[in-house]
This record gives sequence, structure tokens and C-alpha cells, in this order.
Amino acid sequence: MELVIDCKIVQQIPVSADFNRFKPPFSVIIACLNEEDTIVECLERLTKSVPEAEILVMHGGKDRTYELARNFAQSHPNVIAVRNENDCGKGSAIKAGIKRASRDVICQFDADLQFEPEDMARVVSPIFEKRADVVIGSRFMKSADASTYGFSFFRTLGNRVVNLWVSLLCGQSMTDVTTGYKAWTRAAMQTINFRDNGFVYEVEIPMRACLKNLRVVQVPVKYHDRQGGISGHGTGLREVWSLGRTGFRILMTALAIRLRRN
Ligand SMILES: Nc1nc2c(ncn2[C@@H]2O[C@H](COP(=O)(O)OP(=O)(O)O)[C@@H](O)[C@H]2O)c(=O)[nH]1
Ligand SMILES: [Mg+2]
Repeated sequence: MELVIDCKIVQQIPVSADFNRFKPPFSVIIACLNEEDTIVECLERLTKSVPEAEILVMHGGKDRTYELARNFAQSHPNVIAVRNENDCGKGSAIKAGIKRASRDVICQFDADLQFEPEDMARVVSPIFEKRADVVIGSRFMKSADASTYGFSFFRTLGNRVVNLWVSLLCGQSMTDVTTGYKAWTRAAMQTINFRDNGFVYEVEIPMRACLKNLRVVQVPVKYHDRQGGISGHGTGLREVWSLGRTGFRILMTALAIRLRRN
């Protein structure tokens, strides 16, 4: 079967003058699992860097993240704090966020500040320039800056294997399918319609987009170590187990999607 895929890799894209001038509206979804260390700085930097954006904080944990976000929202009308009842993973929080979002362009962002809020205008720009339906903020493109990210053997190996696997299945070079920095149009997401409630949904988005002939554009983003809290994968042996399990599920799900059985 012939696949026609438009998956462009962009090494550096400037934010267009039109974007800066018109400040087009979009929604940001921040899935949070106990991110009280970083949520306020995250919201401060986002509201400065993209003041026009609607920001939804989807908290599924038990710490003070929701209360901190709600306090912040009192002086920032564009920010909405949601206590995500029945949260069963990052994918479920993003699904709930998409339902609550009021704009037609949506960007997801991680609360742990591993990514930079200041990169967001560059990430959503290709959509407003009508060059993309889905944008991948890539940590592994040549011009991406991960100089302040500590090397992790399992994550590096896992990402290499997963990106290679998905690239082979799609017939296109995908540099970072698991990235937490992604943007899409509402119409594209209706076509993609990802299923997974955990971390596997991250891979469903670019893969289903490619297979449905949507335009996927990859742009480089900066990447750091976690700025507080702990990963949803846990630490130590628990992290290795969770990453291994998630990696295996990603490989199997990607294969099933390619075979059109999922
Ligand atoms: N609502 C919700 N958010 C989650 C869950 N797991 C992770 N997140 C959030 O998703 C983002 C990325 O997760 P993270 O734990 O940093 O994954 P890692 O970067 O791969 O270690 C962070 O903002 C987390 O707080 C979850 O089960 N529910
Ligand atoms: Mg993280």
C-alpha cells in the first residue's frame, strides 16, 4: 500500500511577523500529576510568553497543584484550573482538556518545565501559517538544545528504538514521537482520535496523523532536566519498569495502528 505522507522536518523556524502582530488565539492544556513545585512558574512564564492563550491546568494528583493554579487563575482570567476527577493517566487528562478547550488550535505543555514556555509561539506558528495540522516539538533534532538535560541510558535507548520503529512503520523520519510538546488543530484531532489514557497516546498522535495524511511538522525545542517534583514514571527501579512497560506498549500499539487493527 502506498502511503502519501507529508512529514516535514524544519530545523529552525522563526515566529512570523503575522503571529507576533495578530497574536492568534489558541488553548494550552497542561496535564499535571503533583507539580506543586513548578506550576506557578510555569503559569507565570506561559501567561507572559503567550498572553492571548487560554490555559487549562488538568490536575489529576493529590498535592496543592490545583489550589495554586486556582489562586493564579483569580488574577488571570485566561487560566482555568480543573481538578480532573477520574484521572487515569496523562492521555486521559489531555482528552478531558480537549473537551474543555474553547479554541480550535491546541498545544499541550508539561508542568515540570522540562520544556520552555518561550518556545510555544514557534511550536504553534506552523499551524497558523497553514503549513501544519500537527506540530511536534522535537528534543532530538540537530538544532534542538538539550545541553542542560542529564543523560539517561534507558530513556535515550527507549526513545531511539521507538522513533526508529515509528519512522519505519510510517515511512518517514520521526525524530521525537514521545515529546510532551505538541500542537494540533481540533479538526486534525477529530481525525486522529487517540485511544490510550496513559503515555502511549503521545505516539498515537504523530503516527495516526501521518497515516491519515495530515501534515506533521517537526520543530526543535529546548529541553531541560525536571525542575521539581518526580516523574509520573517514578524513580529508580520503578522508573525503569514503567519506562520498559510503556516502551513495549508503544511498540505494540504502533504496529497495531500500522496494520489498521487498532
Ligand atoms: N493529569 C495527569 N498528568 C500526568 C500524569 N502523568 C504525568 N502527568 C503530567 O504529564 C507531564 C509529563 O509527565 P512526566 O511525569 O514529566 O513524564 P516524563 O517527562 O516522561 O518523566 C507532567 O506535567 C506530568 O505532571 C497523570 O497520570 N495524570
Ligand atoms: Mg517530564
